[in-house]
Amino acid sequence: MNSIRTPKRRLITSALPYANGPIHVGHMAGAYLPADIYVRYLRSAGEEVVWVCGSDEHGAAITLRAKKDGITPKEIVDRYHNEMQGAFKGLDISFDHYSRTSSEKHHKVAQDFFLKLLENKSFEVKTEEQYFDQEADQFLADRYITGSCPKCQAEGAYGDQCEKCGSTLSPRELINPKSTLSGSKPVLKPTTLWYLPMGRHEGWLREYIEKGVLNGELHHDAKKWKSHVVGQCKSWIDGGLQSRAMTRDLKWGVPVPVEGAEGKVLYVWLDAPLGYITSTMEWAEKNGQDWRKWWQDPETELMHFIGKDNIVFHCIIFPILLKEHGDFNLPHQVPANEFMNLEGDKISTSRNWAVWVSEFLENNPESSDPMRYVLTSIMPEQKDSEFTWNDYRDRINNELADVLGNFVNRVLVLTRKYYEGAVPAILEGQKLTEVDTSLINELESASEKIGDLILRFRFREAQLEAMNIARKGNKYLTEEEPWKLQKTDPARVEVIMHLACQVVGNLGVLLEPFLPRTAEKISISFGVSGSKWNDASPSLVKPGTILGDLPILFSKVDEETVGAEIAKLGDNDTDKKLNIMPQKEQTTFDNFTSMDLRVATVTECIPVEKTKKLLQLTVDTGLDIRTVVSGIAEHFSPEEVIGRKVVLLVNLAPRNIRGVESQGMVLMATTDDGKLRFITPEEGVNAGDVIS
Ligand code: B3M
Ligand code: ZN
Repeated sequence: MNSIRTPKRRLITSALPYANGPIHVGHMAGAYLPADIYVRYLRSAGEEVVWVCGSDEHGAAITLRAKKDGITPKEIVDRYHNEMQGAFKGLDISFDHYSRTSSEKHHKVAQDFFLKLLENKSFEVKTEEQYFDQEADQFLADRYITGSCPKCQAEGAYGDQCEKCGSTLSPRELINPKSTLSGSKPVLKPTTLWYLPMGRHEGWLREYIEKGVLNGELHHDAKKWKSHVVGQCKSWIDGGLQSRAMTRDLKWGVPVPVEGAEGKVLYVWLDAPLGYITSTMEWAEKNGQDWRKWWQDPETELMHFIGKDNIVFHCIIFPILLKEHGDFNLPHQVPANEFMNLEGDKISTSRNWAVWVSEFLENNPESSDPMRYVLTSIMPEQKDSEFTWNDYRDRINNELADVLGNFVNRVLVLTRKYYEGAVPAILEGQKLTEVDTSLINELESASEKIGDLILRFRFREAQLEAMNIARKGNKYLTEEEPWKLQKTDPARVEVIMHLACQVVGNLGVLLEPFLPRTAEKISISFGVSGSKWNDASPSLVKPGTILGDLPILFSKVDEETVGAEIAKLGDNDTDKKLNIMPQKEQTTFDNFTSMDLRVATVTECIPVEKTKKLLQLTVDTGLDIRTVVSGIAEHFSPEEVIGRKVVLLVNLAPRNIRGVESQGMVLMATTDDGKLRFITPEEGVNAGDVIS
């Protein structure tokens, strides 16, 4: 069997984020920041690399969000496609290309791919009964249907997965299924689906995952895959691979390119990974390259950076699709990260328990590098980790400001003081101490040591190593005390300052993957911009270089900022208010029965003069005809209200509102989007009917 060669070039992908919400720090630490460090390193080391990503704009994640916000899927994806790009840019995430899956180009790529698989007989076409929501007039799959999990009995499992126990499910397995669209009980209705019979692929997949062997040849070094990635795949395969439908009866998505398949789209997990290919094609076209070289040449290594919830899709389903197609490379490495928690709890969009990257950078425009630094320090590489604002403050204040910032500043100030800013040389014959030599040795080996850690996806350690250089430089300066020697032994001070300048210059190169802005500032000031990874050495900075101005690199984080950030968590003042509205204090049964609630019909409705918010309703309560003033004018026009049946509190003490006596109160629901809606009784419920 052949052995693994160093790849000639690498194609890197990061999970396409769903365009259904803003990017938070957990996303960043999972699939984007690690890839950014990796790719920046490779570029600096002169390796051939391309990194693609894009927005995932299909699937239930998008359509359900659109429904919730009362806007179209297109409006949702446009909004978040832009938001996400802003967040990535803000944190200096340096994709070579960022695409989107709703583009015409991508639809074509995905359809062609599907057709090739059809031709290769990769699917099984089955017509069978599927759950259907009669009210919403839609088939229910994935997140459109929930019920109890057949494996762990937890409630609220989805049609594709139980989040409690992690099992993958199909809608028909759910116990007591319910539509998430209307809440109704679904009925069964026949439809045709294209299935990927994954069971057929168990044999070769096992070899591929466990041994890194493909088609009898060594494909990748399986021992270099993270153990939790291999573990998850193995347990999937051990559990037996079920056929999985690759089409859905939905309107939003890539249409199935087959005659008679109107109203069907490709399963989002078929179309989304193909977005990597589309993105590469777009990049290649822009750069006058042949995209095939990046996907089809066996000398290109394919690598997917993702979060752990995407492992099976990238390590099992996507490889099956690629292999069935026949023309494409399969992933050589999938360095998935685990999850990052926040202040003792899971990050949650709906509970607003998150640090939103765009919002954070808007409030802290200078904090891109500091945020990168903290996220890398606690990156969930091997196990889940936790972000806290106190830890954020400590790392910035004690490490970035006190060690790195302070050291660089001291070197600059002293060089200016002693040599008018020109880097001193070590004169011939000048003796070096053991401490000098050890520092020189550090600089000699640093680039290789850090590079090696990066190549092994140990970004936390790699950054720590880079910071250790600053630590050692700082210690060197403190212990050698050049300020005490300048009068008595200026030649010795030249050695010390020369080496201190070398340390800073090297930081300008070696910190670049982690702290690109800081590294750039340092590089410019110390005359090493444009230097590459392999230029890092104890003689990087040329003696005589005049050091340029350097602003304070890091400002300290104060208590107030920490307090404000913590207070923001869980504060849902936007569209999620209802989810967290706490329960009111207990009331008594008597209190409740003292309220006389009845159905009433609105017979007339006019605006209350000189007000923006009030409507005056005339209602038939079954008891009488009366007047009620209601604060709904910003939500409904009088015409929309006339003729409606409403729920009315009829025995509320009359109140004079803007000169009109209101004899009761119309009950309304506040929905997730902050809008008021009527509570409309069922057919057959009439004015005067008592509610209890
Ligand atoms: N959009 C899932 C996610 O954001 C999905 C990744 C697609 S990668 C092809 O978790
Ligand atoms: Zn379960």
